[in-house]
Amino acid sequence: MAKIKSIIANEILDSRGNPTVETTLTLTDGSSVVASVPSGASVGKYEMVEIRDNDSSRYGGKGVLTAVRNVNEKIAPALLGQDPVKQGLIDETMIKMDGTENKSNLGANAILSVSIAVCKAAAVAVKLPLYAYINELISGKLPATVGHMPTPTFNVINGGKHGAGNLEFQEFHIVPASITPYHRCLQMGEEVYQKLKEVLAQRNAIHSVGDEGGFAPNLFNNADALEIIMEAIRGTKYKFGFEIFLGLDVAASNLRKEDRYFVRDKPTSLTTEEFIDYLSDIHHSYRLLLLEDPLSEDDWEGWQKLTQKIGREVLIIGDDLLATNPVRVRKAAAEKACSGILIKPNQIGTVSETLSVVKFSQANAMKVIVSHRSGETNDTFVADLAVGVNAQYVKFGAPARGERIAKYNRLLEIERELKL
Ligand code: 2PG
Ligand code: MG
Repeated sequence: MAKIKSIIANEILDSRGNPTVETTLTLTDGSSVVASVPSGASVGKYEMVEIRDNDSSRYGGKGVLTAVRNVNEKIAPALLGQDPVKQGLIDETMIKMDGTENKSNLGANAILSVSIAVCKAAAVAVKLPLYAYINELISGKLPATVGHMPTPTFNVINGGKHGAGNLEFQEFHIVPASITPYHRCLQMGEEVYQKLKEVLAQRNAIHSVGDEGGFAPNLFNNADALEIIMEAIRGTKYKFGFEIFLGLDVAASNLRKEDRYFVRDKPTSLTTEEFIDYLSDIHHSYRLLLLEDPLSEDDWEGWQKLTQKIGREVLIIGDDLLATNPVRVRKAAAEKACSGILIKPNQIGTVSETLSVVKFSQANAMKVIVSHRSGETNDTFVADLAVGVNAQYVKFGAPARGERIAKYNRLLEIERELKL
């Protein structure tokens, strides 16, 4: 079996033009793979730490040369000659070498780039498609049991930290019904997206795009964005409430100051209870299918109350709340704080830890949504990850812009391959 011959990291740029880490791993049989890592703008408090150089003479301090050196000078020498199928052992080696609780020594960006490269290399070595190899890793069984394609949820209006407009909610989604074949979902997403562009133009609301390829208009308030998406859906052949639904990532940690929530839709700031009522009203008006980070990452009681109130009708998804972190996911499951989990490998920093969080979540009846970050590269690992773990949903941004489309297109390829 081929062994790891070399690991070389470099600094490249992500979709926002910020530096990130790309790692090339070569095996002794001459085959090589490349992995690069994404980066968030609305980063949760409980995420592992990505290392930036903080050298203001380069890229405004955002360079990643230290993380690159950590791969080349510290991680690589420890892994040369190892068998890439030993994902658990290799990730454990890096975690130990880092030695911190939050991976701030070597950097989660450095560690993850190697972890993903190892996973891709192992798939090549055992001659399996990446998604099938990931399925084997998570289930410990052969042959792979990948039974269905995930449903994409498309972020068509970008607000909050991703938008250039004035909306506070971070993401406004359209979600095809889950029975729809994946390629049809993509077509639906794209057709509504194009119609939305027309509707925004007719209203003279600007339609520049935000970080994830969704439009970033200046509107009166957050509810207006939902109204405009409804209008766009009505302009297509798709039936709202049957074929297509709405979803939101409120990213509410960014809306909370001193225990109160602030939104332009309300004249005064709101308590947790009032904010829950406000979100429930939105749900009753727009029949949300997905509701991500409706409350701040520290408002555990609020999460419980909201899930009790509308959790049977809406999938309540923890992103910043859970940070793909086993300790936080265990707490959420015990307290019934949410019903779905956003999975972002770079929140936790290794493939093995990501897979064990997915496994735990699934065993505790939480729905799994595999997600990109707002700063992305053309790496399509998350597409294979989603299929490999049988995720219910993927969240890869708008159905536009190269770094988003690369992932949606990879899913098209997998769908064809699996004849699903
Ligand atoms: C989110 C993500 C991805 P970011 O909040 O869900 O959409 O945003 O990568 O900026 O944290
Ligand atoms: Mg989020």
